[in-house]
Amino acid sequence: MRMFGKILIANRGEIALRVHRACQEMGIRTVAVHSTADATAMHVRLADESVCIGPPAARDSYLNVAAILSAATITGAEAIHPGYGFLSENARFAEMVEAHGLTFIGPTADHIRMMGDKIAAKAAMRSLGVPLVPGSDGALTTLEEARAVAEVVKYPVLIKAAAGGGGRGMKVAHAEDELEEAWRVARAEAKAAFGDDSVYLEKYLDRPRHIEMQVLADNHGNVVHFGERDCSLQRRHQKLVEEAGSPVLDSAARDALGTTVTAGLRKLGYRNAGTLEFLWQDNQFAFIEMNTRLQVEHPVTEMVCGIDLVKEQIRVAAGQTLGYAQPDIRFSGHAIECRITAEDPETFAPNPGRVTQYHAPGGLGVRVDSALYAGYTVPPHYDSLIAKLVVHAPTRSEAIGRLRRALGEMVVAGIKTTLPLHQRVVDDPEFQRGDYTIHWLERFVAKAEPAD
Ligand code: MV4
Repeated sequence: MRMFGKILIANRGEIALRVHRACQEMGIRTVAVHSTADATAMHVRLADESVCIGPPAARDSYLNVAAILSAATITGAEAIHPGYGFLSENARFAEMVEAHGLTFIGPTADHIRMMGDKIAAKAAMRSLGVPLVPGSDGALTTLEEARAVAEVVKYPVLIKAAAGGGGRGMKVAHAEDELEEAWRVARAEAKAAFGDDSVYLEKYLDRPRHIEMQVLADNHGNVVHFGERDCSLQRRHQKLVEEAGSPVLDSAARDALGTTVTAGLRKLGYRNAGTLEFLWQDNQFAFIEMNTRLQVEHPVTEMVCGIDLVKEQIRVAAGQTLGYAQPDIRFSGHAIECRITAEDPETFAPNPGRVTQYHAPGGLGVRVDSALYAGYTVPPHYDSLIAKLVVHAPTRSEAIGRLRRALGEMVVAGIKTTLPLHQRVVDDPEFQRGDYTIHWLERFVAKAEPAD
């Protein structure tokens, strides 16, 4: 069966290490690329080969397509894994990788492009029978059109940028007298941020949970899902804690949604890993966006399904068939991930610097995905994620007990981290009951602010 001999990992930090680990277990050699700021990074140390691709600024290194393709060519890599962020959802990059005779470990460029356009993504999902948030049937060109749709779906409504996502280019109108302002500001922001002022309208859901479905497809028409993740615990569109499964779903609800999305993606001819994002409110799912990459929080899915998503991505990219079907995928227990960042746990100001001591927790059901080591200096140029602490246990309440224990064992000294915030979240009764929406964490953080 065909398999790659060497893969270039076009990323850094914990995810570069995560991909390296999958490759190594599969007998695939790895090429790390790195900026000058990352010469001593763990992903560079562990890779079989490494190539410096530019100065610290991401645009000159991890986003430098020519340098990355050159690195792949000179090292003889056959495929490129983009990780998450950086070039992972760049359709032009995927095309250039393939044009150089290499395999992009991810979906086709056309599917990346389609899902990058939120209007096109919604149109596709509508035609496939996936439930959507009520709203406009596509792009809106005039304020009058927006007003007419808002009358039908009722206020409050959101104006969203087609090129947006992750919360950028989004404006709420609570009533008709706010619509014109929302329309103007959303379009201006979209134009400035994305060079594209296409917008659409949706009914604004005021207290949803953010629940996403993990899917995987091979190149032969086989599509499966690995259940959902509840990612509602976020602040300013930065996720803090993720769970699999969601505290509010039972297996019948999971199966029903999973059946709908896998049938849809089969029709679409989708390949490799993907995640469909939904808002969940009043017991109903509404699709909002699809991510065409491996996600930061993929480990919670791996823990409850007992699979290695990165190995699966590599296998299907090499042309292998899944080799299993939906009934073979069993969900066992509950998993929770804490994203630990180099930030002040109260102000969230980035706090890069030298890590003087590092101790990762261990024991049954504990996993730490991190590229940290004692003596490492967290550079100021990139995302502040330094470790993902993931626990798995038979029940949600046992997972919470295990998480509290593991957080207590973990030591990261020399820099401020969000560990103390995670310790407060796990001790909160509402979190323990699973009683939260996408707004819960912002209020939790605000409540704890000092009185002065
Ligand atoms: C929404 C919404 C409420 N109603 N759409 C924010 C990011 C982007 N992915 C979609 N987002 C939202 N879309 C409707 N119709 C609320 C949000 C939202 C949100 C969604 C998921 C996770 C966190 C969020 C935080 C604020 C707003």
